[in-house]
Amino acid sequence: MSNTTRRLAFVAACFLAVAATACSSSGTKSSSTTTAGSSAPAALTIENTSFGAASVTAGTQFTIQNTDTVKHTVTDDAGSFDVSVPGGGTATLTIPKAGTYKIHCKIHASMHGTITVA
Ligand SMILES: [Cu+2]
Repeated sequence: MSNTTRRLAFVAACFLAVAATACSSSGTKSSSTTTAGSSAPAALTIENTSFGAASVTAGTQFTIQNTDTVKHTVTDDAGSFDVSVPGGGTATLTIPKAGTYKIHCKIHASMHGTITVA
């Protein structure tokens, strides 16, 4: 009888721990209630050898996520930045000045995109 009670208590404790962890991590994600969407985990995602749309804030570091298995670069057409992002990895970038930046990948000539900096 007391064994069963103890086991139940243990299971309940585990459940609570998992629930608390899940709650806190999802709470962190949705805590940016300003639904800007841009300051989400990765401001720029590279997927299937193409750049996603990116809107970032001038002077604020943002994350680039590469979901492909191969390396890509995020290179400004005008040459103001050049970051390489390993396959399955991330890199960070800060663009100090507002504007619309045309980007490309130095490895894949077909890859072009835009980063909007406000
Ligand atoms: Cu590439």
